[in-house]
Amino acid sequence: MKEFETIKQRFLESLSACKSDAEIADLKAEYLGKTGVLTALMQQMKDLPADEKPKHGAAVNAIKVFIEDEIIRFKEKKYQERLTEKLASEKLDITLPGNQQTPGVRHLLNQIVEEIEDLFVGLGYQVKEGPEIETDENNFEKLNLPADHPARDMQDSFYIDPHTLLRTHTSPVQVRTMIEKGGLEPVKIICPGKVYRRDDDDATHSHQFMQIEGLVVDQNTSMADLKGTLLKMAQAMFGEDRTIRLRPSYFPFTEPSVEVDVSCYQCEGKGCSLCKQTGYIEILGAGMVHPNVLKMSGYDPDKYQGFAFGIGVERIAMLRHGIEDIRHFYTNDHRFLKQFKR
Ligand code: FA5
Repeated sequence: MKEFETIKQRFLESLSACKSDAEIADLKAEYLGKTGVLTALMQQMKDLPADEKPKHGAAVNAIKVFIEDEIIRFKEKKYQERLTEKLASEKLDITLPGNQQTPGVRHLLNQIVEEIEDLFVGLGYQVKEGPEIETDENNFEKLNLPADHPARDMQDSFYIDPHTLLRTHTSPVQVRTMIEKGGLEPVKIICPGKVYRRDDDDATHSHQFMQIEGLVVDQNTSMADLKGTLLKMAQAMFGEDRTIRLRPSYFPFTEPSVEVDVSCYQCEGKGCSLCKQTGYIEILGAGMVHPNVLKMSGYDPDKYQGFAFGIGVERIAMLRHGIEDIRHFYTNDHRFLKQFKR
């Protein structure tokens, strides 16, 4: 019996020194394996007197159960120790302030473009886009602005070569679309996009800005349609109570041409600093498509008429939100941009 106690003590000492599951498995084999300590004890049975055999067998079995239980207990203890250690090392302090996530905001100019697109799509228009690098022919010649025409000075241009330039307005998309339709189908389009001019940057001018062009060509189109359309747009952009005023103007590609003013939404037309005491604010240029322009793009001006208009998107945004400097749109200051959450 004393020997059994010694075996148990030795086993417990070895078990407590085990550092891994592999070492525990080796120790288990050392005691319970085929050539292990307990097998050797069992083999001693044959040399014992018959009356001692049952006692010896029971004692060996008791050690076997003891060893198995101790291994399970030891493993469980080690597992708990490892778990506690892991939990302590991976502890999260959920009271710490989180990382600030700043969601982006759609650029105000894009918001206005989308708003105008939605309005016109609702009126049956298609949205058309054209390239920013344009031919001189589409940007000027086919819009009734031949080379050396004095009106070319109205739009100072960035030329890439003598025949190619950064488009100065979205009007060349008119030309492209009319040519595409082959002079046979009606056209009803809205064309948003970036344009470029060699203007010095200041509070109201930028060398790059956005325009939205509108064009309708059909067989029964009049100035009254143009006026009705622009009134609808002015009211959608500046309020239901707005009225518009057309003033004679000049664009080589429209005849007659007009500047369009909207009644001042700040003073209701009475006169204030925003409208420079006139009661009206200029918002865009427009007119009836010049017969030469229709003809050069394949339409018979005796059968077809059209109207067109061109809006400066920055100007609309500045008016609506009281923005005093156009350069704010292009400096990407998040503090400015995030004010215009839709
Ligand atoms: C045109 O560009 C014509 N294509 C518009 C048009 C289309 C008239 C169809 C008739 C028929 P204009 O040069 O006036 O027109 O420019 C239109 C608008 O663009 C201006 O009212 C203004 O709001 C804006 N704009 C012009 N130059 C600049 C600039 N340098 N920076 C910012 N906005 C500008």
